[in-house]
Amino acid sequence: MKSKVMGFVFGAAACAAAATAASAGTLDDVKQKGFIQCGVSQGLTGFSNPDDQNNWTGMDVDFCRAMAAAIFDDATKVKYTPLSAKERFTALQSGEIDVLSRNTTWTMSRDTSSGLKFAGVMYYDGQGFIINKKKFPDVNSALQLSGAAVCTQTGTTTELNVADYFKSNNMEYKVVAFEKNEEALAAYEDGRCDVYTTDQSGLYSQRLRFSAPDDHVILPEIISKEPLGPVVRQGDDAWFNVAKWTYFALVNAEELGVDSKNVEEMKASKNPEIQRLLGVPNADDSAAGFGTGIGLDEAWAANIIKATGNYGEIFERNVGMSTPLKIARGKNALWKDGGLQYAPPIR
Ligand SMILES: N[C@@H](CCC(=O)N[C@@H](CS)C(=O)NCC(=O)O)C(=O)O
Repeated sequence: MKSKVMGFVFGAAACAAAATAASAGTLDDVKQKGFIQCGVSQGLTGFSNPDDQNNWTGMDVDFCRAMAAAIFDDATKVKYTPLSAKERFTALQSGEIDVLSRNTTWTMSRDTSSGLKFAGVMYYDGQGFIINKKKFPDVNSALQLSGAAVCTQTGTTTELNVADYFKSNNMEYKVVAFEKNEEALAAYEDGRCDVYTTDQSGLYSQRLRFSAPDDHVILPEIISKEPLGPVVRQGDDAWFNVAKWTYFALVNAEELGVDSKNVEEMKASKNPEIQRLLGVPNADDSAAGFGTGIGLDEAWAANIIKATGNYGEIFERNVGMSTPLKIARGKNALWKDGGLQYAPPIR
């Protein structure tokens, strides 16, 4: 395991250089060691959450499982590293993890000077606020929060957005920030702050943990863009391609109607797009070679879909309307259904 300290001591530019040094050949390293080391949260239902037996589930977990299926035809070949918001980038930059899949917002500085690369957007989100309506029955808008004490987590875009929002609306506020999420939530529930703020998906997820979830309402304002996605280090195109095309395969599979239940029979499809996705040679053999192009088996995408299902299946299983989170597809619908989920073609 490489030193965690590296990322703390280097400046932003040095981080990029260190990241490159730590990262070349991740695909080969992963194949050799036989598993992916996946950085996740310390517990966020629907995204990355362990059960009593330390079995992890969630959308972000499924992304790492999908990468493992693409590489090993075995979605269980993943080890998880729970990370706080503050720890996550250092863990990736130093080589402690191979991929970070932890409700992480794609921003310019993370994508450039931090030496990282975002592989896609697994969940289009935005930041919101939650308040206890029993305590504040008259508050129904974030614009009424002037003077509030706001609980949040350090090392997040959340605390930066709060500052922007209150400043641009000429409102006073006091941030009460914690490194550990559970501390921030406890402070909110104990009334040490008036309002808790994070990504809206996080609000839906964390409300379930409160002793009386129905006492808390999510205010209507969305104050930021939070495109959440998996991240790898800069300087390792082969690994970046595997992460990026794992995400694209999930989205393309949903668009083409290929899912975990029909993937085997779809291999007999005469649709050339489906043949290319599933690595089935067609009449002019144009399906051959896409797996080779990213250093994987021709069945890489078929193996993903078999293991995790397509993007829509992952969404519904973890955060959809039949789960306790009850989140509608909204912006995360496919582009052809009016949403933002879109993938370039396999061609
Ligand atoms: N998307 C934001 C916020 C991510 C974040 O860390 N959110 C908190 C609150 S939902 C969280 O995931 N906590 C869980 C943990 O620390 O394990 C970012 O990338 O900075």
